[in-house]
Amino acid sequence: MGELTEWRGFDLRPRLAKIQRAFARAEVTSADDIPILVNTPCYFAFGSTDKPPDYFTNPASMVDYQARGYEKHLHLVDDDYVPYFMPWFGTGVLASGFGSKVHIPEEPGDDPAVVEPLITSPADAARLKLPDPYRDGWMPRVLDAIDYARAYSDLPPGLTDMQGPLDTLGLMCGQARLFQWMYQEPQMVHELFELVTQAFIDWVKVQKQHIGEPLDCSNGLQGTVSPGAGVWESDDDLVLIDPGLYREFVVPHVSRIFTEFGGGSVHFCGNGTHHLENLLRIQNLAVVNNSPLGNFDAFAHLRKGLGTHATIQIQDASPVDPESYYPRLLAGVDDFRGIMIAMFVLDNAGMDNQGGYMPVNWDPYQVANRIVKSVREVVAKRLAGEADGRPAADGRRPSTVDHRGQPSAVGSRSSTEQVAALKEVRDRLIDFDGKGLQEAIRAALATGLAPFDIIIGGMAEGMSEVGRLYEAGEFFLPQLVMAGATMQEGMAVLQPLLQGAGGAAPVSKGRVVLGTVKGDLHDIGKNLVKLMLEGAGFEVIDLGVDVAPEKFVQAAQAHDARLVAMSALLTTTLRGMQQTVEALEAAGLRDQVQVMIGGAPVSREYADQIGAEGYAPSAVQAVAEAERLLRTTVGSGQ
Ligand code: B1M
Repeated sequence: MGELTEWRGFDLRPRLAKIQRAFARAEVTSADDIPILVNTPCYFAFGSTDKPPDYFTNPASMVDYQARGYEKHLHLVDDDYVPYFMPWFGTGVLASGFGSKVHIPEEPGDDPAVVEPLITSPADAARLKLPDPYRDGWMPRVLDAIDYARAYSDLPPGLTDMQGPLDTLGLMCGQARLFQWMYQEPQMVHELFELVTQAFIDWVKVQKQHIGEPLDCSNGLQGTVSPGAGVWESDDDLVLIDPGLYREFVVPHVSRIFTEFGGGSVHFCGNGTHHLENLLRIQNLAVVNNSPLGNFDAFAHLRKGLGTHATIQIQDASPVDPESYYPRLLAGVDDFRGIMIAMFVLDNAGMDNQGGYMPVNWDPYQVANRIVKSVREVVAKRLAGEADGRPAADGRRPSTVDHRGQPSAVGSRSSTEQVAALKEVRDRLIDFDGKGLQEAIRAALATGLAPFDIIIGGMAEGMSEVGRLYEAGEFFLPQLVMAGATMQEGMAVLQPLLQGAGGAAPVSKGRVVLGTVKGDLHDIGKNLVKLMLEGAGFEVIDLGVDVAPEKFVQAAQAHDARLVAMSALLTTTLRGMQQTVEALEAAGLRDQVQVMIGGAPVSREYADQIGAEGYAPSAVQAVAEAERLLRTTVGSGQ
């Protein structure tokens, strides 16, 4: 690697030496040994206020923006940053090589992202071919940007965003579908992972040829010069999936990638402690790059579990209160070997101590210096033996529960035979055994139970248990998806029996218009809400993602809906919820239509603030909330 030891008058050697020691997990004897890299000129657009409009279309603009930012940063911030050029084109580059359509951002604060799934059937999967990086999707843009930087800039380029095989397939198939196929079409999913892993490896090699760096180290991975790792893969979706599936489908491929490049970095946002054993199984794991998002106990557990097996890069967005964030975050760290800080300071949003984001108006360079000072102070105290902040987490795991108690909703007048039949319905649902569930429902009907009793005393009980297990951290997204799909198989038996006399339409608890708000492409939570609402008997008109206020209004009118349900995952898109409430008001629909909102940054307070009647923190609770809002009972019809 043509290592950058000096840049525009700044001597980078002491910084590099520190970073190298962290990659080698060397002893830490003073607070200054911890490398602190704060990205003030973030390469991505999320949270930016000043990205030039041609940032994604003109390599000169991207290179110049980053170089100017680094120069200012080096003058103003007392950290260990080592600059490089990040050819950033959003998270969908590899997926776009296979044919996924990427959304060109309209707003300067938005990033390019995949719009819709490319693979919706096994036949689509069978048609996939390895991409040609010189021709396909957004890959040539990345190579042009790398070439431009090498030819015209003094910044060495690094790799673009590298979504790993799990995330890339999640983007290409839609996560819920991918997780369902892991159960139903495992062979096909294994083949997809093989193909995407091969494409990933080829893609890194081509980039490295253009960059002119060796396979086993890098000018820059995710904002950080990386002397001890040749590659990174973003594995955000690991937080969603259970350890068994990750071990079977993901670990072998990440191991293969990391072996090819002499060591690699796994990135994920949030709590991934259920994968500690899986992380330890990945061959040549050099770095875990994690955004703890204010989950202090989980971070402590991750650190304890990994020990010095890998370097840990802490990569949160800037907390609004670094002076209280770092004492709490580092309270559970007893051994600082291999700990690095690799933060981002967003221009207009900061993270609170719970991992939520709030709008801010601050000078990012001042914030960067506050981060550096806070971290150094905490580490100095900890090295001096002072306990600072909260006590270390005890790494408690949720208690194991008996999934097979008695269904509680069974009426006292039910016979023993009926109680057993309902329990069987519930158990088949929890086991995701669709065929078994259909048989159990028929058997329950044969005992004289009414369809509604079976839904309430069997299926709904099963779904509540699934929801409870999910909230207790024992079930993950794939199990929720499977439970929803199994529920629908069961409903296929019951729905005809629920129809009104004379072949009337199937009973519906109410018509709901659902979508993710404008500017936001996150749809996993929204799809779960849909699954749960449909499973519970609501009719859902799904408008998809990036839905403008006027589209919600039109759909509510066209379908005569009684509930408009909106999801948002980005703080920056929350305003779309308020705009939709206002648009419904302007259209004179507020008397007929209730509004329910949800998504990670949303709260009951926010719902009250914008005048939305309903809020649910989870998909499971969205059902009860929709029922409350529409005041429906089973069988009330539309
Ligand atoms: Co993005 N992302 N992402 N992301 N992503 C988050 C949300 C983030 C917290 C990660 C972080 O901080 N680093 C952050 C948001 C920060 C913020 O503003 N608060 C973030 C960011 C910044 C971004 C980009 C801007 C990154 C970039 O490109 N620079 C970009 C934005 C793209 C866009 O939308 N324009 C982006 C892109 C992506 C991917 C495409 C890679 C992928 C999305 C894939 C997809 O959805 N098809 C992705 C993912 C997967 C995540 C994380 C890892 C997981 C989100 C998720 O699906 N959670 C997330 C970090 C994390 O949480 N660990 C992150 C699981 C899901 C089941 O939960 O959606 O909360 P959730 O739904 C729950 C409840 O909230 C509730 O029920 C669900 C189940 O119980 N619920 C409702 C949801 N909607 C509801 C509606 C209701 C009721 C309940 O009533 C109507």
